[in-house]
Amino acid sequence: MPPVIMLLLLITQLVLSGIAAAAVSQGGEYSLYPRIFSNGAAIDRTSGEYSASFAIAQQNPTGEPAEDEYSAALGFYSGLGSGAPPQILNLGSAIAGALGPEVSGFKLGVPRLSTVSLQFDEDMLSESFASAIKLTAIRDRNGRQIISELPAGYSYDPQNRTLEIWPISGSWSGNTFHELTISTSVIDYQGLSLAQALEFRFVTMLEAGQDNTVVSPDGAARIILPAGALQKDAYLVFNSSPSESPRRVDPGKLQAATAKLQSSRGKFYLPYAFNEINAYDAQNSLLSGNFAKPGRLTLFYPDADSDGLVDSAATPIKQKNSSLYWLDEPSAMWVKLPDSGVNAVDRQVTASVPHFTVFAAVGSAEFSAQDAFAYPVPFRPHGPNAGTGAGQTGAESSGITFMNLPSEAEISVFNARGELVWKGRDSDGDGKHVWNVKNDDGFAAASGVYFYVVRSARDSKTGKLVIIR
Ligand SMILES: [Ca+2]
Ligand SMILES: [Ca+2]
Repeated sequence: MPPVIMLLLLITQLVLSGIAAAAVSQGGEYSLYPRIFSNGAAIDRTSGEYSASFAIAQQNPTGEPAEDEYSAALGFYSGLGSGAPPQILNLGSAIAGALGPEVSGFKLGVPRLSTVSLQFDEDMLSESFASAIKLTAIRDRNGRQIISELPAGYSYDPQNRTLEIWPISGSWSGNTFHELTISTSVIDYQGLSLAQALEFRFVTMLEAGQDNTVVSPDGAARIILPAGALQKDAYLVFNSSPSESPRRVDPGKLQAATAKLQSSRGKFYLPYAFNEINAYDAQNSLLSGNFAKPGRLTLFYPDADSDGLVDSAATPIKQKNSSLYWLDEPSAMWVKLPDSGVNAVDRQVTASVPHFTVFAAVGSAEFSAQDAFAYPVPFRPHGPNAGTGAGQTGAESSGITFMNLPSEAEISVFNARGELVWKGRDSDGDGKHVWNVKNDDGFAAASGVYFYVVRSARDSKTGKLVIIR
């Protein structure tokens, strides 16, 4: 670094930090007295123009010199810098040797022995990095969210304006989500702060010999891989929209598999919460074949309105009837995983899986009529407690609602003499059907006791209705 720049930097530093009284020693021989800085160290941050006058006084080794003992050297420097705040270049290749793509803001496949390498467009002040670098582990190899600050080592190469950062432990922990931040307290030799703070997130390669729980960066899937399940260290790429933007799978096969499933099983067999999962080794080659030990896959599904039905599905699907399926790519078929289970509270479907491919939750029809019920009972639309609120006795406009119907339901209402009053069908899958409390001829059903029968293809449920006009 040219001495002129060094000096200017010192002046700049002092002026910027507002130190008015301290002296700064340079090389142990001289002291620089900041009282003279008010004479004019200045940087125009727009134009980059700088100028500084300064004095260097020989330090008196015996103590504080009297004012007249100074043998001051005076000088003046000026010039033109870029005037622009420094920026980080080469962010895209920030990790030496990173293999995978960036998914949901996380760079995947970072080798355990690698450094984060950043290049700047200006000469940076190396000392300013120390307090600006923050390295944090935010998810560990077991899939647990943590916030653990990691001591970071770094070195700055002024020749190439390159900063390298590594964990002080020497290597990154496997299958760990990291976050590196560099704050704008980093400055260049003009004292200008970094234009923008850096936030860089990445996931390291998993170690095949360890138990790993890999969570997709978007949080939509999680797979537990016991030690030895994979033969090689790897990184996983999750893709929750394989139809629209496939990574490896042929979307035509996905469509064909779904069409086959619906034509053979019906419209309620609807795949959702897709995830195409692929693993790659340290050579960036796809890992194929079965696991040595099964993995345990969980797909998470959204239910923003908490109605127990899959959000925005073409057909209402009860989540509790869902199972985990895998795509048999050669035959373009969805295949059910045998030990699949649903946890409706945590909104997840889980099963053991033998290998990577495309997975989805698949809904199915509700065959049981046993949960069906009607409300309000009694139906008293003109009584003292009429209305559609909780505990109220109904309104002519809202009728009587049958709930928790099977996917394909037939509803019959009989009067006390056993005569059929009304018959309805419901097959839209929302489990809900409204009777306007009129008989099949369109006349309001008279006061009295009635019975209803809800029938599915497999069973039926009977209940009582009371109508008070
Ligand atoms: Ca829903
Ligand atoms: Ca319905």
